[in-house]
Amino acid sequence: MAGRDYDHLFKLLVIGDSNVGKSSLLLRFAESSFSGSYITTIGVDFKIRTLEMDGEKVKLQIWDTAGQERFRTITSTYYRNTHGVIVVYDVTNRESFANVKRWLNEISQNCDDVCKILG
Ligand SMILES: Nc1nc2c(ncn2[C@@H]2O[C@H](COP(=O)(O)OP(=O)(O)O)[C@@H](O)[C@H]2O)c(=O)[nH]1
Ligand SMILES: [Mg+2]
Repeated sequence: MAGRDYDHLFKLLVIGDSNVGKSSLLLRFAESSFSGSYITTIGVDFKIRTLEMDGEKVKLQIWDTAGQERFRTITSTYYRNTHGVIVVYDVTNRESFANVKRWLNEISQNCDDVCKILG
């Protein structure tokens, strides 16, 4: 396709309990930066990073939850056409690790076949 700046496009989601560092992780990955303060997601809720793998351009569109994880109800539209999900927990927060199971359940309810990464 003319003008296309990638060979492959993947949609990824970042989920997990609130305040575990999801937005920070995404900011670090997409923009190589870190903020010590709470990052509220306003407006645009995904970030793009393009990587080169085996000479092909892989464009990653990574979606962040805009705080709705606090209520543990993320709309199923969020999961649509997703290729992979990154489940994040905080190593200093035992409950956030215990809840990984709930997030995995939610993924299996909303996605047929996706890659899952624990971060
Ligand atoms: N010490 C430490 N704090 C972090 C780390 N990642 C995120 N934070 C802090 O944890 C808080 C919540 O991070 P945030 O990315 O907003 O979490 P989210 O609610 O999961 O998106 C913020 O104050 C961050 O600065 C980390 O790796 N280490
Ligand atoms: Mg966040």
